Amino acid sequence: MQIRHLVLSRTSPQVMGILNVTPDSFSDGGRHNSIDNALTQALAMESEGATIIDIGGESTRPGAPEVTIDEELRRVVPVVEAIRKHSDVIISIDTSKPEIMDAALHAGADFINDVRALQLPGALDVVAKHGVPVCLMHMQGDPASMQNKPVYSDVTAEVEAFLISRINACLDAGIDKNKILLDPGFGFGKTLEHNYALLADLALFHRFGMPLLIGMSRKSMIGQVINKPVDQRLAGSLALATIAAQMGAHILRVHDVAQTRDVIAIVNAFNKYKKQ
Ligand code: 7PM
Repeated sequence: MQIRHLVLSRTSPQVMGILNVTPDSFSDGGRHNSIDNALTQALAMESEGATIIDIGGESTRPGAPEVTIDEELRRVVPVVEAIRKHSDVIISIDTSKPEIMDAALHAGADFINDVRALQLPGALDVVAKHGVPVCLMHMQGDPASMQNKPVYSDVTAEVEAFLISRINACLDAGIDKNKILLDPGFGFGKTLEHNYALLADLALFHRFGMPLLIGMSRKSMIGQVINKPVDQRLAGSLALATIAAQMGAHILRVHDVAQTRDVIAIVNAFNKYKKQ
């Protein structure tokens, strides 16, 4: 798959840098200072080697307050415009709301990253209309309740079945199969055991022939193993990035761009010298 100038490959993943524009990261969300901050952060991640910037204006943290459409528009659209004006970096929008998708795509965003896999009414049609790539992610339950005792009889089989049903919904809505990316949704309605079982099975997801986007950076599947808070999960995040890169992930969604690029360089060197 190609997204504008960017070619996705399973032999060397692209780094997607996470840019939060929620009020917990920028207290004056939508005002000048926060737009400037977001732009500076995006350009810094690009200079560190991120080829995609993922802009999220809706916190999916359990218990986070619901964000209104107007509020999310006010946070996201000016940041898309600012980044697009200063850089050619690929801009991804982390949202489930069709109104935000439409406005962000008009403002110059390149693709949609939806943790609800286009299930909100109108979302399929907006993506079909713009003809942009979309990442379909699996989540069990909703952000408010997903971590209270998720249950699966076979987590990999159930995630696959969900993704197949959403791929079919996309195809029925007229979305090109060559514009779909998949994500098993680490941490979204999954216990520690579910997360590692899915990671072990990651290579199975290549059977769809669609690029895989993986987000494990700083998540609880690290914290629960090493008993450390989010600000002390860099080494754990890099260990998981190594595994995902080695299993052929196409995009790694991360907070720590420069360090993840180093991981990818080492994995690539290993594979290069191994094969000679
Ligand atoms: C609270 C809960 C805050 C969860 C932040 C998060 C993914 C994503 C997120 C992912 C894709 C985080 C998540 N995670 N999009 N958006 N895949 N495609 O930890 O794993 O970043 S938000």
